[in-house]
Amino acid sequence: MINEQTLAGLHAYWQAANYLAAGQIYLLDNPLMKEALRPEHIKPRLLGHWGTSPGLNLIYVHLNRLIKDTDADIFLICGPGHGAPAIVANTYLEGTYAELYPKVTEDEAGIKQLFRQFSTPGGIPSHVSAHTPGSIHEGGELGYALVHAFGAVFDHPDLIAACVIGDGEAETGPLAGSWKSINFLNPARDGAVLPILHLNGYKISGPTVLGRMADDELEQFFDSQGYQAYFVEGTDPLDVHRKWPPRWIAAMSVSGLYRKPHEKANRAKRPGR
Ligand SMILES: Cc1ncc(C[n+]2csc(CCOP(=O)(O)OP(=O)(O)O)c2C)c(N)n1
Repeated sequence: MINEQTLAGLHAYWQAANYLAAGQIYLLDNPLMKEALRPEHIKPRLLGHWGTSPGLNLIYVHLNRLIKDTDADIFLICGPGHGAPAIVANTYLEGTYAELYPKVTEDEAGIKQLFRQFSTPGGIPSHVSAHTPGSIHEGGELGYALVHAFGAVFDHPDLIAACVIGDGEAETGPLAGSWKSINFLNPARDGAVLPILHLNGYKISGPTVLGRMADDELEQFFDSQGYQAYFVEGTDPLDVHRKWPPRWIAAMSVSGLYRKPHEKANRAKRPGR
């Protein structure tokens, strides 16, 4: 159970990350919206996907919470690279961004710089890239998030790679084939992968195949690939925040991710089995 104080903190952090993501996509000036918005404050050419950003921020804040609660070694691979505004926003909020890029200060001037530099010549790319603090995955070409996550945990028994996969990316050939990598995972010697399907129903604006499937069909599909599916969904953000922690715990327990290294030898089964 998540207490009310933690809930309020999570929600405030999520909203701040959403603001910083929206600002990178849309704002050229007036970064804190202290003045009424005028056309010259808006970028003339918009890049970066707003539609994926709140979901990525939600996953990010709840993964941070999970790490604090369990002290597990978890890192994130973000398939929707066009969600860079969300990932950059989180690294800025954490303080990592200003550490690496001192020009992007943690004040109003820095926020303006953060917004202006996004997808601008001489600034930063519109996708998660090598410039993004902590990034090992280039998000520009869809399809490789899950294989990178599996590759990262081979021979690292204590590592968990959480991997966000867009439902559009899930339709690419490489990603559709990547689910099978779980068959190469040795539970005793390797770490674990926690795939998180960002099922927002659309690839940019077109419908997705997984988005057209009913929950029981999705469950059966993932079961056939070797995974147990857990759903976190809703329209009320506070309600969604409450649903995350028990789902994490269930997913972590079922896949043996909670176990200590010396217990891993007992993990004879594949995660999810
Ligand atoms: C291999 C490849 N094909 C096409 C694209 C163009 N593209 C960029 S984002 C996108 C949609 C991705 O959909 P999804 O993963 O669901 O992300 P979301 O719509 O939530 O942003 C497409 C087709 C690409 N980047 N890479």
